[in-house]
Amino acid sequence: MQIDIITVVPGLLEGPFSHSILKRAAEKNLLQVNIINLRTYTTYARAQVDDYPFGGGAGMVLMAEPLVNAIEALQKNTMYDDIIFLTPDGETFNQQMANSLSLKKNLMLICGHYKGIDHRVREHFITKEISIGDYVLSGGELAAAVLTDAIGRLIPGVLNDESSALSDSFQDNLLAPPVYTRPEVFREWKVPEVLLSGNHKLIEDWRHNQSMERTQKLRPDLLDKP
Ligand code: 6GU
Repeated sequence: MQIDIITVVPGLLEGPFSHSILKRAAEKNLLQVNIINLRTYTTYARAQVDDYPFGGGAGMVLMAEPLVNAIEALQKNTMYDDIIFLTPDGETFNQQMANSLSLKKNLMLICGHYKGIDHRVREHFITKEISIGDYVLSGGELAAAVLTDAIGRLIPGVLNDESSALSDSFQDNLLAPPVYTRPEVFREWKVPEVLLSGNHKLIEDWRHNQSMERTQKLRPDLLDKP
């Protein structure tokens, strides 16, 4: 899978993909993330990429020209399944969207900044608009990193234990059960006995009950979902 991210702040995206699981995904050639600096695609003086909004108002707007130059240049080399604009007014990202995006071959992510991007780009190039939650970030970069992480770890072969993505919280609209590791007793706090029993059926039942109880208590809304 290939994910190409267009940004005016490439530095914000250099860290997240060079560690741990996403680094391993890249090393195994399962996921290639390319960071594209929008400023390399502007023809304006001093690498200008934004301008004042028509009609007035606070903040700057990313101009159509550099964005379209970048998008069309990338499209010369790659057929994109989706061109996604990260924006607080997009569809709220969830596990189901991560699952479906993880089946795609090539994605382009566009990070907005300032007050957003010229609306004509949204109308003519963007195929999906995604938000990561009801709060405002200063740009789409951290949201793009969140999406890439959530999608990347679902690509078959990226996680060592294939079943581990399927048992995540949210894959079945249930929160995950508590987990413990050694030692069995820490400061007199004991690990639940059942987990040491070696009885897989009992353990599975216990985990399911814990998931149900935790979901009921912490996220009852998830239990009403289809
Ligand atoms: Cl995708 N972008 C920005 N700027 N803020 C957000 C967001 C995205 N999702 C939630 N807040």
